[in-house]
Amino acid sequence: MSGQVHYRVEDRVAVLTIDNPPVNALSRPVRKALVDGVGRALADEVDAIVIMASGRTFPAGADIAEFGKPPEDPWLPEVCATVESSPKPVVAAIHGNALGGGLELALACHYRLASEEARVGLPEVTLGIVPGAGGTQRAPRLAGAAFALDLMIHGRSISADEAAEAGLLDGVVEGDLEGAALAFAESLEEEDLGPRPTCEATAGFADPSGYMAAVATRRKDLAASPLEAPKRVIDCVEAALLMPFDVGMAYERAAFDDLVSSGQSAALRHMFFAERRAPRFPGLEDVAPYKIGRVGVVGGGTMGTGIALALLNGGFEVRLLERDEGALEDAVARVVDGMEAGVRRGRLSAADRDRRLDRFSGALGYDDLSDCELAIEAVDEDIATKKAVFSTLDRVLAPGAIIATTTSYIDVDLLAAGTKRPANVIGLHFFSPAHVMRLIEIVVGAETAPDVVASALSLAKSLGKIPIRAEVSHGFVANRMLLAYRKAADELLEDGASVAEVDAAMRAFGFPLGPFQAADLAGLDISWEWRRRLAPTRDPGDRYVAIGDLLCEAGRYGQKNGRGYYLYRQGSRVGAEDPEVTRLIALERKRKNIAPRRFGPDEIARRCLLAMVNEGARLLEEGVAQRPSDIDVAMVHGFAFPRWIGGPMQWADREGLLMIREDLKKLVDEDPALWRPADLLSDLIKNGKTFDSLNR
Ligand code: T1G
Repeated sequence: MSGQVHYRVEDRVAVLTIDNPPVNALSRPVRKALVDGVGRALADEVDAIVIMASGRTFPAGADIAEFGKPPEDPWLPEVCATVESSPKPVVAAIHGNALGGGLELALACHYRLASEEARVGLPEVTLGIVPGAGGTQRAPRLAGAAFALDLMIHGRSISADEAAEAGLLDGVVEGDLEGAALAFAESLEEEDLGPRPTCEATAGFADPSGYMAAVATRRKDLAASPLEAPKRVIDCVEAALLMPFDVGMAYERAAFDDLVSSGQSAALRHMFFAERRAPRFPGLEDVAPYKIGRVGVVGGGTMGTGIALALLNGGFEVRLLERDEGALEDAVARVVDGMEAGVRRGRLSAADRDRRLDRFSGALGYDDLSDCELAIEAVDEDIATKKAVFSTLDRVLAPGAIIATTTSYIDVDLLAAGTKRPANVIGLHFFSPAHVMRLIEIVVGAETAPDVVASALSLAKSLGKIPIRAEVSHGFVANRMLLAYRKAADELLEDGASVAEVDAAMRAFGFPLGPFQAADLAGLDISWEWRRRLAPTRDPGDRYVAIGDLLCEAGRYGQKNGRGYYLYRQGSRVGAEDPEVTRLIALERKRKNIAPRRFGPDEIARRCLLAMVNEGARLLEEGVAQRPSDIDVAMVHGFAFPRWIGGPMQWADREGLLMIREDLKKLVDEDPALWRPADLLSDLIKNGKTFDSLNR
């Protein structure tokens, strides 16, 4: 554990500067040094204390890496109490992101100034906990229940101006924050302004019935939510009004202690670090990426226009190529609409829109892309079409330019082999809608050069994406996981469960949609096309569920034509169970002599999870996926796997790998290809290890 606090005196003000890069997390050494620093200032010939931080930000919270370990004194609430009870006024000087414990420390100070670009927040619920150092008790005292609750239960950060308006800050500083803080501290003595403990503030309690109404409204709003922490925040904020400060603090601490050892918090903390670990691709530490400014996108369909929007939002110049005027017009219109939607939703200003569209142009000839540093093909998922695009791009682009494919399944090496620049070929697997979904799979071919991988990684960061690395394999990481999940769901259907039962079980587990609802949304014909292509190479010994094929042969393609696993009346997006589908499935069971049996929701969910975990283990064994947490990132950001469960691999660790393997063994006879436990499971069990041990 690292970190320190520098102490100096300016005129008659003691300045404590927190120094613990990269985000000045309030690690144990920092907490200790803060308490020591306040003590020293109280003994020193100074009239006031300023607490500030070096580097890029005021503390962005407690040190998350310390969670789950035995807490060490001084705890953050004690540090805050020391600051708050100081007989000399303490001023917080905030820059960067004062989040969680960082804002709580500032709230314990008597006065708070922030630089104009600073942001503050109490995002602890995003880690499955409540603020544990007085945030739920001090924030409502200053800003009232409604504001404090919205800040905490949504875990969002707010601007300094918004915080000042709400009463959380005393001032917003343009320019020299340190100078302003020192002058402010000195002025306190002159104006005979002393300490102003927040625990004694009552501005936020001015309207007790309004306060309780805000509590009641949010409690009602969250009643059905599976997330525990936001509900506990509401309880704590209610306690702030109803209980004396110290009792409220103890109440908050009890909630914190409960939650910090909960499965939800472990899962959410796992995701925090998993998302930050994912972009670390081995062997690229010293590899410089290409400079990419102009990107060509081939194909203006849903994926192509989504990618164009993501690139424009990411600051790139974009040329979108389509085969003819009509198609280009439609594609350009979709991009402009997408930008307009951003303005309508207040995500960007009209000026931003104009600046971005100034970097956008359409193209009708490949030669128009000749000066692009990168070209991304987003044409139909057909190998012949993609190969043709690749060879044309290979001819027109400059020798050093990169060619990327957005394929979801096709072998990237096959496409690379058709060019004279296999080292400059890479897979950039976006998820639809590409300008919204944060996940991107960077598919590294056998010959892809490290600086091309580094360039793809740098592009992903510029687009605000979370990149995971995948080696070439049918479906890479994310879709191979989806295929295993779908296979388990299909077999449940064939063995007796209904479409609605499977979907309800997975929604109860935490997915926003069940697998069959999601399939209807995506369109059944796309995956059907793939199954037909793969049919000749499918192992006849493997179990194959043909229900999906039968639906498509019956012209049922999902929401797009109003009939899929469900029936969608008059364009509704909510499907109704369709007796025709039930009949079709019953006939298929009869044809295969399958006597249907009942499956409870827990068994349904467990089978789907077991299939995901086992496939995840195989992806690790084969080296297709780098680490288990990448698989969790793929499932959470690619297929809405419930974040508060941490992804299938983290779920498996919590369930216990021995149990997982034993449960898989019980299912092997039903379909060995799906259920035969991956060897990696036995290796980890034998060595007393978990998937998490592979995340380092
Ligand atoms: N603890 C430990 N490490 C942290 C950290 C933290 N609080 N915040 C960031 N890091 C690491 C991160 O893992 C990464 O490491 C590096 O810093 C840069 O982060 C009592 C209990 C501040 C907005 O939830 O939201 O206080 O990968 O890549 O994009 O009530 O980090 O380089 O090795 O994210 O510029 C509450 C969490 C804690 C804020 C900066 N605080 N951090 O974003 O950089 S709970 C939070 C962030 C708490 C109290 C409770 C962001 C950021 P590495 P980064 P960034």
